[in-house]
Amino acid sequence: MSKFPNGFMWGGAIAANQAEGAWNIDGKGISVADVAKYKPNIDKKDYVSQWHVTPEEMKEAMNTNDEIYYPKRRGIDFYHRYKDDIKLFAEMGFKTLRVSIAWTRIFPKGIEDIPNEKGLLFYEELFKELKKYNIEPLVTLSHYEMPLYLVENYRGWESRKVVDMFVKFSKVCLLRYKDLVKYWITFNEIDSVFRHPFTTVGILEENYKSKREAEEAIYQALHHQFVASSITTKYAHQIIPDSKIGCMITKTITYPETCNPVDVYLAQKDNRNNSFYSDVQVFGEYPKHILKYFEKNQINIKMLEGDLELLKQHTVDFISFSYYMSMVQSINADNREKVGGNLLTGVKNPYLETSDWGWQIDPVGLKISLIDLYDRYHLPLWIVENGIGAIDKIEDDGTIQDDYRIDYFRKHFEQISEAIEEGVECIGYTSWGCIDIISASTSQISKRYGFIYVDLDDLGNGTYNRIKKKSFYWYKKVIESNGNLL
Ligand code: BGP
Repeated sequence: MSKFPNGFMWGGAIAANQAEGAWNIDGKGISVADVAKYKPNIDKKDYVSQWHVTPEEMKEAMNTNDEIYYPKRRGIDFYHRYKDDIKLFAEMGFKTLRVSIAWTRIFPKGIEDIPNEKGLLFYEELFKELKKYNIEPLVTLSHYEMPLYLVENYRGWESRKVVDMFVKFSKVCLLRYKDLVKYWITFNEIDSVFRHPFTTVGILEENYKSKREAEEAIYQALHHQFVASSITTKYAHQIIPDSKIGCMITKTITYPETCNPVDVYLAQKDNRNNSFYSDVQVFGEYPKHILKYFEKNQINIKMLEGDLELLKQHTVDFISFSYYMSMVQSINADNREKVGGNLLTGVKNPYLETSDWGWQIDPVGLKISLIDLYDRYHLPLWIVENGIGAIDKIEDDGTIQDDYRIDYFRKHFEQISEAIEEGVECIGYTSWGCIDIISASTSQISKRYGFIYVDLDDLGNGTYNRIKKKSFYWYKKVIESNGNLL
């Protein structure tokens, strides 16, 4: 008997900027993703450098139409191939597909009064195509792809004006797709503001005199995103009465290295900080420890009258999150071996294996995370990103035997089912990069997550052909049996 509830939303997830390509056609404007350069020699553990874009690099990128070293510009050409790709997702039995809307297809600079019809039409057709196969769209409004114009001219989300521009965009989307889309996510990994502020809120840290000033600007930008998310939630509930709006966080569970109370406290501190973002979006208020932190560090956030009421009144309906790895904290962190990821760099956990990119693989951590989140918030949970980035090899007979991926998913699914057995309400699972796409952090495609292989290398050589991997057939069986056959 399957432990997954009837109607469990099995599927996959991608983001516009990592999949669509077609970065400068049909009226699309340039976004922060289009200036992310592929840096072949970057240290896999150095997540800061992977994501970082300096003002000089941004200018350099704006002066070129190069698509070789700016891989997100070409993506996997989902823009032109989405019908065939959706057919493959339907073949696997997807119940849902998580996609994002590129803001710059709708408002190329963010400041326009009239939306770009070609952009609106593209997503309308995409959603209709999904509906044709009874695949429910789960749509992220902001997934690391804000208009670059707003970075250049407004200092990104630090400016209050960007709230209005985003709300204009989200309102247009809600109105246009009200009959096609019921499930919405406002901001992808809203907590990533401090890990890569350029990508998330359009802040170039070099533009600030001190670390403290940059930190203050990032908190200000974050506050603006919280407000924009609440206003969007308000409109969504008005425009689409049965809509469900989710926040989206990066779930990073941190373990203490030992039972030394100091280790336990350090781990608690990290976990508490990780909860900050969903606390605001679920409870509708800033947690006390953050307010204390602001006070102690002279972080002054400008809030308009009514902001706090908005946060309180328009909270989310479900919690979505990405889960890739767990972390370890230790009083002796400085003397410990480190591991990386695109998220955080931390102390190595000797009990866990790591992926080709050094991310610690921890299926049990997913169960702990689900229980943690459910106990804290009592809201439905949706795992909207999870998966393993790996190097795949095409065999002589043309097949891809990705047993390591099957093994990864199987272990994670077992843990989800155990959490469900323990009373957690988990409503869906969308694996990250269900078809190979460009990596968000390293801009590689050789870091593959998909059930479907895309014939492209990191410099864009290849046919763009799609090949079903062994995991494709396995996931199809999992979905068919609602998680019974793992
Ligand atoms: C998350 C992002 C995704 C994504 C994923 C995997 O942080 O929301 O956009 O790509 O991580 O990361 P990467 O692509 O760097 O391997």
